[in-house]
Amino acid sequence: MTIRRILHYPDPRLRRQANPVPEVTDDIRRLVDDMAETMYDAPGIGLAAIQVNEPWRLIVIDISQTRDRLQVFINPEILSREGEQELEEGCLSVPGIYEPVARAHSIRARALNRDGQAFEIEAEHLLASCIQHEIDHLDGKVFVDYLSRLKQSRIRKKLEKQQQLAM
Ligand code: GNR
Ligand code: NI
Repeated sequence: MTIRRILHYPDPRLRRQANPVPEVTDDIRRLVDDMAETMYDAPGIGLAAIQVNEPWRLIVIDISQTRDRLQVFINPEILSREGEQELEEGCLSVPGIYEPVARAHSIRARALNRDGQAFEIEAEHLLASCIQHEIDHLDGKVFVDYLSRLKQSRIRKKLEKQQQLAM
């Protein structure tokens, strides 16, 4: 397994629309394993393939305290949404920025697991926000898109400066 480099906002590669995974092959499972290792190392509670520059509809999530409840979602789809909640979010592609984002409080979602089998899940609270955050990534969206233009431009400038210093 390999820890992959995570793209940082405002990298335009985070804006791509990810492609459906045509078949869950060993290559895809290797990518899942690298993504899990990258997420645990970061550390984060979720990671979308696009964040490691792999434009596939594939996400990994682990919201457990013990960091031993990996959830894999391949070609995820939200079937229904209910209610609203506002939780503070962060993003491994937007390091050091934490802001509240309003999303559905509970969702039903469908996806394929690591074995390529379809499953459905009902999620609420943090898991619901996390799944919505990750599916946004697959559609080229980042959580800062929900913030005011002023906050977006401040965040962009701050991260551009950090990335210049890192070069
Ligand atoms: O680590 C993460 N924390 C988080 C907190 C609230 C809502 C969503 C998230 S996802 C984020 C990891 C990440 O960037 N996933 O794309
Ligand atoms: Ni993110």
